[in-house]
Amino acid sequence: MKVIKMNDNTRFKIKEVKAREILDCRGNPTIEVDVITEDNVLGRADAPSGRSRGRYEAFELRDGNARYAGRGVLKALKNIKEIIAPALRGRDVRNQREIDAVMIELDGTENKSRLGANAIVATSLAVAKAAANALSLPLYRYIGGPNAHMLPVPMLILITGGKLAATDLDFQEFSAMPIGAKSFSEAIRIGTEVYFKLGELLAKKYSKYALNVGDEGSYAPPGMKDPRDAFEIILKAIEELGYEEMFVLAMDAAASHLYDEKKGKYHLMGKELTREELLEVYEDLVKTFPLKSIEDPFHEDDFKGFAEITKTLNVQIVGDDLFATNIKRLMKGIEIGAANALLLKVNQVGTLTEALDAASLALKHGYSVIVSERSGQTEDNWLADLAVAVNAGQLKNGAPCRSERTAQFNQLLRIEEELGKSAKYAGRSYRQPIC
Ligand code: 2PG
Ligand code: MG
Repeated sequence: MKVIKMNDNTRFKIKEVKAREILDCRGNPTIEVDVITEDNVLGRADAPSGRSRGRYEAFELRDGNARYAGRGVLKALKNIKEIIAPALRGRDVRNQREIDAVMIELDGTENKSRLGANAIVATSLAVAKAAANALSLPLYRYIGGPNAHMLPVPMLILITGGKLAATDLDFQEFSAMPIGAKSFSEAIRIGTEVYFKLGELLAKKYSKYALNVGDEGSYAPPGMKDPRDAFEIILKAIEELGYEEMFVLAMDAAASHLYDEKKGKYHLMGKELTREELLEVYEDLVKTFPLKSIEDPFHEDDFKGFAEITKTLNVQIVGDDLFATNIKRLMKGIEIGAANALLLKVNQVGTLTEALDAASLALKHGYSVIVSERSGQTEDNWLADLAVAVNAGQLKNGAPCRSERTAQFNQLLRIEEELGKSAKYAGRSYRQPIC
C-alpha cells in the first residue's frame, strides 16, 4: 500500500503550471491546464464555455485576431505562463482557497478581465484535481469530504431552441427529469429510452430533419414554434413508455435573450409580451404540464419579476443569468426572494472557491443547487464530481448523447458504482436532497 506523507512537500508542492489550447465540442479553442507537483502528480482540467451567456458572468478572454475566427486563447495562455504560473510555483495544491485568492488578486478586476476567467477557472480546477490525485482521492471525495454521496437527478435537455439550436423555438431548453428512478443508472437508462422514443415521434411528425441536434445534443425540430408542442411531444414519449409517474418536466426560458430593453418587452412566437403576459404563459404551462422547474423566466436584471414568479408559482425557479454564480447577486436575490434555486456554473464566476461559496450560501438559505454544464464542454468530467461533491441533487448536462455530455453521465455511473451502498440517488427530493 502506498503511504502518503501529509508533510511530504514534494508531493503537494507545485512545480509547474502548463497550459495549452485545445478544442471544445463546438470546435472553439479553449484552455487546458496541467498542474504538476514536484513528485510529478498531475492535475489536468479544461475550461468550458457558454454561448447563451449572461451579462454578469466573469470575462472570457479571446484573442480577437484572424486565428480561429478570433476565438483563439493564446493571450489567456500567455497570462497563465507569465503571470499565474510563477505566482503558483512552490504553493501547496491543497490550499485551494489561498491559490484562488492569489489568482483573484493578480487579476485585480471585478470580472477577471485582466487574466481571463477561462485562464483562471482551468487553473483553479486543475489545482483541485492535482490535490485529489496527490491524496489518492476521487475528486468528488476531495472536494466534498466524507459526506459526498448524493447522485444528482439529471435535467435531460431533450429539445433545444433559443441561442443553442437553429429552430423557431424562442425558449432555450425543454427537459425531463427522471425523479422516480431508484438509482442514477436507472435514471440514465429511462432518460435515454425517452430520448430514443422522442426521436421516433419527432421524425414522424416533423420530418427526419428533426433528428438534427443542437449544442447540447438535444433535438432541434424544424417548424416547432410553440413551447406547448415541445412539452406535449416529450410527454407523449414518456407516456408511450409508461413512465408518466417517473418524470417531471423542466425548462430554461433564457429570457434575457428574448428581452428588448428599449421596449421593455419579450419576444415570444412573433408577439411582444410584457412581464405580466409572459408570467401568464408560464402559469398556463405549469397548469397544463407536469412542469416543475423554470430557469431564467425573466431577464437578468429583473430581480422583482423573479420574486413575483417565485411567489406565484409553486415550482422551482432557477437563476442562471440572474445570479451568474456570483455571491453578491445571489445575496440580493435571497433578500427579496428572487428565485429558489441557483444554477451553479464554475466558469461564470471563475474559481472553484467562489463557486463553492455560492453553493453553500444557496443551500444555507434553502435555495436548491443545480450544477450545470456550459453548452461548450470538453471531454473533461470534473462537472460530474462537483455535482456529487456538493450533494446538489440536480445536474444540468444536456442530452444523453455526444461525448462531452456522456463524459459526465459515465463518470456519475462510475461514482455510483464506487460508492456502492453509500450512493443515494436524489430522486423525488431533488430540490432539497435528504442526506
Ligand atoms: C444556459 C446555458 C447552458 P450556455 O443558458 O443554461 O445550458 O447556456 O452554456 O450556452 O451559456
Ligand atoms: Mg440558462
